[in-house]
Amino acid sequence: YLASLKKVTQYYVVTAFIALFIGVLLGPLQAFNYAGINVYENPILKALLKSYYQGLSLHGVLNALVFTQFFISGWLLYLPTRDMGARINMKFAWGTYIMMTAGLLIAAVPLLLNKATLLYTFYPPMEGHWAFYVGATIMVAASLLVAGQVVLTWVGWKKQNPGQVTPLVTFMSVSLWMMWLVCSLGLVAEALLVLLPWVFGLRPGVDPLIAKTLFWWTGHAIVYFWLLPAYISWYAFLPKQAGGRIVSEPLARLTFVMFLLNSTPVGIHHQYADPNISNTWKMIHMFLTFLVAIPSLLTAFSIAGSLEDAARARGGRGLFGMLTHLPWKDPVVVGQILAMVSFIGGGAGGIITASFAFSPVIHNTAWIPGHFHITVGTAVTQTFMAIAFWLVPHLTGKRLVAPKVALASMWLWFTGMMFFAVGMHWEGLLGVPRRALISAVALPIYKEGYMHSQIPMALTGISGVILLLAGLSFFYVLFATLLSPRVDDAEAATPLPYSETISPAGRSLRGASPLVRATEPLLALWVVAFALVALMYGPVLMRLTQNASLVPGCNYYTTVQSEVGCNEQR
Ligand code: HAS
Repeated sequence: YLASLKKVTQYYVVTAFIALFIGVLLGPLQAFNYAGINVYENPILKALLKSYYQGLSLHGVLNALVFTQFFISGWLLYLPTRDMGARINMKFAWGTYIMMTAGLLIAAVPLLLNKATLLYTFYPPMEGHWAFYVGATIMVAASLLVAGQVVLTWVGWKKQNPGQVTPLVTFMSVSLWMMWLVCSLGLVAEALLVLLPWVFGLRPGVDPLIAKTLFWWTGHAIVYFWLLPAYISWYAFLPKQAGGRIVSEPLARLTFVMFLLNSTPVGIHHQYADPNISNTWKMIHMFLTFLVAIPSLLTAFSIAGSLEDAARARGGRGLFGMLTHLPWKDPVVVGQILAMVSFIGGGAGGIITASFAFSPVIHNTAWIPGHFHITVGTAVTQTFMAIAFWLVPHLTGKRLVAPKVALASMWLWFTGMMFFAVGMHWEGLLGVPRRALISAVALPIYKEGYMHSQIPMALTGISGVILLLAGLSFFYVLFATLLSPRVDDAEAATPLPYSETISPAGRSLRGASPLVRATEPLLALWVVAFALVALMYGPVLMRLTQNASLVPGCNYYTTVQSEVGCNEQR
């Protein structure tokens, strides 16, 4: 049974990293574009990719949507199952993996054929091939089945262990899957009620604003669906890996409950510039966005405390002892610390971006990709990469190949992302647009921005080279490890890095702290989360529906020169 559980997890994780590998190889092309170098004119690339937009669509979909979903599905199926000591239905687990992969393959065909060059936000009325929407819907449905399996396994555990505290890793995983079940409703509604009826010709057109609003219902919360699996590692595993302990277990539970309640009703901060949504709702979502930063701030101080504790336990003294005595040669620890350091900038940038007054300055500029590369590109992706350095040996019984290269890859990734982030935020402030091919068409239109951007453009170009090196060294280590022979008893050589103190078995709720008792009724809190979303999105969607107007679909980004998505009405 354990071997099969590990195998299915390994399939999820390896599929995720194959997607990331292709996505990462396409990354430097984007960085060079923001440095003013149009590599898409290169004859070899021209044979592979029809346009800048096809490259960007593949990069965004593979990295942000496919990599994250596969990794998280494997990671958050495996951890709580082990944590609860549960026996799950393995046929069902394999079935969801196969379903998710089938969805991916169906969506991949039109993407690769340039028939779904819609960028990772696939805003209508840009219209792609129906297979893209069908494949994406199947993928999301599969993730919901993983969510259901974990939540139901936990419900079963609660029945068998009445009056006991849910172990921490299970608590975090279950609350996260519950959050996904709330926040994915927007995307599910967009797919089933808007996109699929439209692409199959059952509706004459589409209301772009309704689709966009449903998209961002899921679209902001999805960033926490990506982030929180990294938080699980930071809270539950990193303290032990660094040699310390978790500062406060109840605080970790509070953090996850705050995300369960508050992640979703914030999406309108992506739509400050959109008509037909009142300023009142925009302001409410802005304040709720500031509120959702609080659990991350709690995490920052809590994890910094754990790291300080680790360094002191390792003999660190004085002001800087906390830094110097951390295990700086361990790629697992270093990768995660660097991911966190970059997230300080990513988080601060996000809070600034959320401000109603500042948003118009940077909305749709290069600032935005700058922001999300030091959130999802580092806090999340780099943490998952660092996790792979122990998870792959743990699942396979193989030893990490070339740990020094692994360590170097973490520093390179961090450095590359820092260059990219500084360059892109700076370009954005100067008015360089996002998602625009640097070309004879864009340059005169955005002349003012590009004219003053030589230094940030150079930084962005350099970042592309560093990140390519980082990616190549990381994937060398990962694939060489996967292809090496099995040498260890995985459970003994690389056990789960649990500290027993965070999840002692058989802990009674009665003796637990008030915070643990208050956060334990996850099912009731889940109902509150649904109610909050209904309250915060219901009136907005009702008004949009009353004012709906359908427009026909239009052509997707097809040519190298097209700066505008819908340049041809169907
Ligand atoms: Fe964001 C746009 C606001 C977090 C991802 N965001 C995006 C987009 C993506 C994205 C992909 O309000 C682009 C979407 C598109 O294509 O249009 N974001 C925020 C806010 C937060 C935030 C307020 N974003 C994230 C995370 C992401 C992510 C996380 C991915 C995982 N974002 C926005 C807004 C927009 C936006 C606007 C729309 C802009 C527009 O106009 O289009 C907050 O949740 C951030 C809170 C975070 C913190 C940081 C805590 C720091 C920690 C590390 C501590 C370090 C330690 C290390 C302990 C407060 C936890 C110590 C170590 C030692 C060695 C000492």
